Amino acid sequence: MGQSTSMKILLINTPRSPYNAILKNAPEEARRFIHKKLIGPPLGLLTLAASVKDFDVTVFDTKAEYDLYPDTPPLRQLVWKLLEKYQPDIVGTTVITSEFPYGLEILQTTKKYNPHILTLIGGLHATLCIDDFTDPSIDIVFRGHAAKDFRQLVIAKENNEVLDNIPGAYFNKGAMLVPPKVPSLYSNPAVDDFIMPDRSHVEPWRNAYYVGNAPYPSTYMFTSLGCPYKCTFCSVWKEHEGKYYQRNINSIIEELKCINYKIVRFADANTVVDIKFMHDLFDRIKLEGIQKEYIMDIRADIAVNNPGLIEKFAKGGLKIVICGFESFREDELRKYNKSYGAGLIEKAINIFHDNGIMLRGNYVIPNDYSKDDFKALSDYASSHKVNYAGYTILTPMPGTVLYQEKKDEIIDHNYLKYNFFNSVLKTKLPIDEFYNEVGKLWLIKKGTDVI
Ligand code: B12
Repeated sequence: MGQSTSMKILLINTPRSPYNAILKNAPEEARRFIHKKLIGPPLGLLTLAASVKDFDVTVFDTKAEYDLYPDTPPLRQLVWKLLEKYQPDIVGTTVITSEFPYGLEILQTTKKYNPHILTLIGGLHATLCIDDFTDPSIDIVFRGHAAKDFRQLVIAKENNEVLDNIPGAYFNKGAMLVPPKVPSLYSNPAVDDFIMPDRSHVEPWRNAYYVGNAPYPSTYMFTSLGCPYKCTFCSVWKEHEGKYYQRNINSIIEELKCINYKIVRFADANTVVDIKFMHDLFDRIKLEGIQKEYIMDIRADIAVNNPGLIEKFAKGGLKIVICGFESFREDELRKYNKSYGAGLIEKAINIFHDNGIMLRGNYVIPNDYSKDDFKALSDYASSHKVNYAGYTILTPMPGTVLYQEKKDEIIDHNYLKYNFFNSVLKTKLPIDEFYNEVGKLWLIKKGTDVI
């Protein structure tokens, strides 16, 4: 493994955005419930690292570094030090929308340090908004699950070959992107093209990966990619062009067996889509004697229609469920294309509670909420017995249907604010009052860092 080749690759995870207007404007007593950080391993970069494991590859998780060591210097200085230490030939980073400006900062610092280092960028925001990627600090952009393409690039660079024919590579030629000459090699990133993320690269930050008050660190792992539902505000189905890829059971079991974390947070958009598959998976988990605690995203309608499956999950280790309630109103749910009615929420809550599963229900707050709307939501949320609830702001993420609907109404284009904790649309209430109302909602049920 490693070291036998000369090519040095440094993959840097972006820090998280510090903008959180809900927290800033919330009443003092609500602040401790509002989540300040989400932490989990950068699965994308760990997958890329695994794809070139025969090269000298380093992954650096800036999120975890800043959490563990708050005195860590600001990003530009930190990246400069990493470049001095590792002397890479290739630097890569990954971006979702709210971390895009930091992705650029990482690559700009790299080019300033040494313009000959090859700079790469990818991730959800690249997949959805490729036109944003013309900053001169970027050499190549990859869209989608491009680990195989990335490997081709590393091999070509190692062999000093021209890079023009790298599959899936968009070349940034003076503020103009040249599309790939050869299409991307990946077709099914959850099955044939699945590459298991190499978590050993983030072992130095193990103690950063704590969720809420959990007694042990946790890891993320996906059992599927994409989503069969088409909620207007969500980026995930757009990222996968509406396709849904289920991994196979053997592959999931293999990964579970080599994960040295007790808590596994499934990173699926919805963990339960194929009911029989999930029954089989949990039968197998039992058969193999795998003993872990799980966190999953499960829709309310799935729980209501499959109480037996929820019971099986509970026996197999499911401890926490995250459920996007989104709204308590039928018309809002319809507008979001959530495809179930608000009446199911109460029933779902009962099923999870009956099985001793802790439930976190998340609501999204639209920018046009009035005092009366906040009061109505507050009354509704107070009336049911969810352990934890979260209240974030409906945000038109670039690349989503909601973005298309709202793009002319956007008043704030600073991507650092596109993390569900800031309103980028004009609010009906005065802005501070709006945030204060959202903040107050967090008092109804205790929040945690789990989402
Ligand atoms: C795991 C995860 C995280 C992790 C890790 C992310 C990280 N890099 O540090 C943590 C917990 C830190 C996180 C945080 C947040 N997240 Co998050 N997260 C996810 C989740 C559940 C899975 C993503 C994942 O791991 N996919 C699997 C990996 C393998 O895919 P990947 O990362 O895309 O990487 C592949 C390709 O993109 C490509 N690639 C990626 N980068 C690169 C780079 C190069 C050079 C190349 C060649 C290829 C390449 O190859 C990779 C391997 O196949 C998704 C939802 C989902 N179900 O997809 C949300 C999601 C990505 N998160 C989202 C958001 C908004 C956030 C937060 C901002 C806020 C929040 N409330 O969730 C926070 C940010 C921090 C904070 N404020 O606390 C949104 C992003 C929306 C958008 N348009 O930006 C998503 C889509 C959730 C949603 N439904 O809206 N998140």
